[in-house]
Amino acid sequence: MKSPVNVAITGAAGQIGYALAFRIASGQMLGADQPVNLHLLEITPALGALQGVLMELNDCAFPTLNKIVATDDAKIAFKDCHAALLVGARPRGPGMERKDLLLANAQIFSVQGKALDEVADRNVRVLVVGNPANTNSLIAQRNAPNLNPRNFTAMVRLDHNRALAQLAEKTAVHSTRIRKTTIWGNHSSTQYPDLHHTLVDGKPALSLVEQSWYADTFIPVVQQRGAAIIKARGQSSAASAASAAIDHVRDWVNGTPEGDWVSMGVPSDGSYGIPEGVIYGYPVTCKNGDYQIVQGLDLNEFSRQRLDATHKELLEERDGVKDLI
Ligand code: NAX
Repeated sequence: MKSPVNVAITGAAGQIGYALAFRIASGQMLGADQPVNLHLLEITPALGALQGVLMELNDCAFPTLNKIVATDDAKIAFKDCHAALLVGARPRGPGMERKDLLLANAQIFSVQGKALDEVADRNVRVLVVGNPANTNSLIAQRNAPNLNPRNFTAMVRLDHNRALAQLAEKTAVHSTRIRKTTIWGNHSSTQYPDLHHTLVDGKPALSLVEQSWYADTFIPVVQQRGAAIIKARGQSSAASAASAAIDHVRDWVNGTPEGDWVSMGVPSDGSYGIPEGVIYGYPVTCKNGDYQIVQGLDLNEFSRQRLDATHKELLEERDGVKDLI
C-alpha cells in the first residue's frame, strides 16, 4: 500500500463538501490503492455538523480512508496537505451586492492563501470551487508567494461536463464519444463553451448541429445551467459540482486521455491573447502530474469576442479586490 496523502476540503459540512468527502475517502479521486488523510475545515459554528460528517465517514469503513482531521483552524487543515479543495465560501446574503460578496470571499481566500503558504506541502495542488472561483483562486495564489503559482486553479469542469451532457443529448451519443470541448474564461454566465474543435465520434460537432442551436440554445443553456438547477431543486448544484471537482483533480494527477483535453481555470500565461494576471478557463492536457494549455487552436471572430468578454469580466473582478492581491 502507498503512504497516505493529505487532502484538505474547506466547507466540508456544506452541500458540496458533504458529497465530496465520501467520494474522496472511498478512493474515487486518487485511486483505490491510495490511502488518504482527510483534513476537513469549517467555520466554528459548523463544527457540530462537521462532527456528524466525520462520524458518517468513519461509519463507511472505507479501506482507503486512513485518518480524519476536523478543525476550524486553516493552519491545522492545510498542514502538509498535498491537495486542497477550497469549497467553503460566503453565500450571497439578503441585500448583499455582488461587490460585497466579492470582498467577503476575498477575505476568506486571502487568509487561506496565507495559511497554505505557511504550512502546505510545497507541491500542493489547489482547486478553488467557492465562488467567484477564478478570482478567489487568484487571491489565494497572490497570498501564497512561496508556492508554485501554477498550482492554483479554479473549477470550470462542471461547465465542461454540462457542455458534454448537452451535446451528447442533442447528437444522441454517449458523452464518452465526445472529445475536445472547451470552457474558456470565467466560471460565470460570461463563460464561453466552445464547440469549434469538438469531435463527436470523430466528426466535427458543428457539422452535426445547426449554428442557431449552438449560438442560441447550447451556449446559453450551459451558461445558465446553475440557475436552472436552483430553480428545479431549490438548492444549487452539489453532487455534480463534487463530481466535477473529483474529475479536475484526478485528471490533473493521473493525466488526460490521448487525443482529448479537459477545461481547467489556470493562471493565464499569454496564451490566446489573454494577458497574464487572471485565472482563466483554458483547454488543457495533463501528464505526469502537470497541465499544459493546448496551443495552436484557431479562433474565429465569434470565439474571439467571447474570449475577450469573459476576460474583461475577470479583470473587473480583479480590480474589485485589488487591495488583497
Ligand atoms: P454551502 O453553503 O452548502 O456550504 C458552504 C460551506 O462552507 C458551509 O458549510 C460554510 O460553513 C463553509 N464555510 C464558509 N466560510 C468558510 C471558511 N472561511 N472556511 C471554511 N468553511 C467555510 O455551499 P455549497 O453548495 O457547498 O457551495 C460552496 C461554494 O461552491 C459556493 O461558493 C458556490 O457558489 C460554489 N459553487 C461553485 C461551482 C463551480 O463550478 N465552481 C458550482 C457549484 C457551486 O455553486
